[in-house]
Amino acid sequence: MMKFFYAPNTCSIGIHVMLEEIGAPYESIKVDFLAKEQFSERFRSVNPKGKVPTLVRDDGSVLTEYQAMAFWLGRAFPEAGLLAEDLEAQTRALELLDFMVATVHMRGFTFVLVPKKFTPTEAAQQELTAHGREVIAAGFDRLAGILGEKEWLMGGYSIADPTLFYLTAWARLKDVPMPDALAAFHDRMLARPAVQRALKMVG
Ligand SMILES: N[C@@H](CCC(=O)N[C@@H](CS)C(=O)NCC(=O)O)C(=O)O
Repeated sequence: MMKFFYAPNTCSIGIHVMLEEIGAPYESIKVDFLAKEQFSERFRSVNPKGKVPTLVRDDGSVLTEYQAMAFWLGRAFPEAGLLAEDLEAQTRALELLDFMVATVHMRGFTFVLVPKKFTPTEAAQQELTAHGREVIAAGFDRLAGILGEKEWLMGGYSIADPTLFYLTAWARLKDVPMPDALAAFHDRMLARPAVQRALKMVG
């Protein structure tokens, strides 16, 4: 059985939702960030990078890095329909995922969620947070434009949507404004049984 390492209120919820949409058996294991468990020997022996999401597959091999994990899940469980078969659609999905994870998350939300990680100075932390909010605002505008009138980012539901969901969940958590289209998207995600199951498991 696959083993999935997650932490509450982190990007791992995106992969958690994908696992629930897929329905293959897995065990979910919480990494307690409040207890700094990501730095523990137990977790570092699984993922030396100390990051969630981390996925141990059925053959025991460890998969790290959000985009790679999402791509693998999409390809390995085609019956779930989370990733179209054709090269162009797969390339566009990766383009979207990279923008959401590497830019809106890493260059935006990181500075809003954990500015203390980068500087001990309060004024500098405030500047970082303000910069993060600008990156998020521009990123959210772009994503709302891509979503347009559609229900899901790529037309049909795909690995891109649980990824956008972890960003909109952070926006709700941190009172970061988002365009109406993204707020409506977030509510559509909350109505999905797989999302409800994943949120319940995370607690
Ligand atoms: N590119 C990263 C994104 C994952 C990431 O940034 N995870 C955060 C949680 S959202 C984390 O585990 N942080 C550990 C820490 O802050 O010590 C990956 O998938 O490895």
